[in-house]
Amino acid sequence: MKLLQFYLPEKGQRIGILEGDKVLDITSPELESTMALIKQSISESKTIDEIALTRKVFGVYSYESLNILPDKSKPHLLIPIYPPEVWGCGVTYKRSAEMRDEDTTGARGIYDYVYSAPRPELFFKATTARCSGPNDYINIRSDSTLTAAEPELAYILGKGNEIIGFTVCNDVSAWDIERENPLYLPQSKIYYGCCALGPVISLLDSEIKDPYDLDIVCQIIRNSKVIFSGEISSSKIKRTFDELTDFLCRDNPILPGTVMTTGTGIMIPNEYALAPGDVVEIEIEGIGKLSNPVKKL
Ligand code: DO4
Ligand code: MG
Repeated sequence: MKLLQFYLPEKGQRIGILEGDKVLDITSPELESTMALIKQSISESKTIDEIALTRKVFGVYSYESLNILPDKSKPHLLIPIYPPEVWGCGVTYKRSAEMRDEDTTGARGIYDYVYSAPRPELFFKATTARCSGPNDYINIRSDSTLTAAEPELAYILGKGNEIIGFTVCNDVSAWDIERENPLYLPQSKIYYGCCALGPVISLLDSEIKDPYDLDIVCQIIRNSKVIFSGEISSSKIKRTFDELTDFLCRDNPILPGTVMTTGTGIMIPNEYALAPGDVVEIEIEGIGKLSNPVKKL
C-alpha cells in the first residue's frame, strides 16, 4: 500500500491511499494524518494496511491533478508524513566516501574511515518545519555557493523501532560549508528547506518487498533541460537498515514516525551544484518521483 497526504481547499489536510493513478480519500475526524494512522496501528496492535483498508472512502482524485506546485486555492499533494525528527546516515556508499575524501580540505581520510568502521555516521537532519513536501521548494542557504542534492532512500520507524515503510528523501546539503571543516556539518545539513520527503510512503512488505534492490535515479533540470542524470541501486549500500537503526536508537529515545535517510550513492559533480530555478527529480522504484524546485534564501 502507498499512503500520502494531500490538501483540499474546502477541507484542509487529507490522507489518501494511492492505487494506480487514483487517490482514495480515507480521512475521518479521528484519522487526519499518516501519523495518526501510525499511532492507531500501535495502540490497536494492527498493521497500517489493516487499519487503512477498513476506512470509508470519501472521495477519489487523480494523482496527476494533485501533483502540482502547492497552492492554497487548489488540491495538491502534501508531505506524506509530519516526522517528529529526521535523522541522516552518511558515507554508506563507496562513491560517497571517495568523492568526499577527494574534496575535503582538512581531515582527508575521515570518510574512508567511517565507511569501513563498525560505527556508522549518523546525524540529526531535520524537523517537520525544515522539511518540504512534493513540488515544494528546497532551499540553498544564503551563505552557501555550493549546495548539492543528495538523492536517498529513507525509511520510517514505527512501534519498537521497526521499519513501517519507505519514502524518497533529498538530503540537500551545503557542501562548501561541510568541506571547509567537518565540524561545520550541522550548518551544512540543517536549515530551512534542507530536506524534501515524498511523494508517498510505500509500506514494507505490501509494497516494498526487498528494500535492498531498488533503483534510485536523480535528474537535475535547468531551463527545461536535463543537465545531470545519475543512478544507483540500493543493493550497493554498505550497511543494513537494522544496523543503522540499532546505532540510532542506542540510548537515544526515538518516537514513532521518525524518518531515517540512508545516505547517498549518487554523488553529483560540483559543476551541477544547485542554482535557483533548478528542479530536482528523484525517483525510487516502488515509491515514485519526488520533484522539488530550488530557491536561494
Ligand atoms: O559526512 C557527510 C554527510 C554524508 C551524507 O549525507 C551522505 O553520505 O549521504
Ligand atoms: Mg546524505
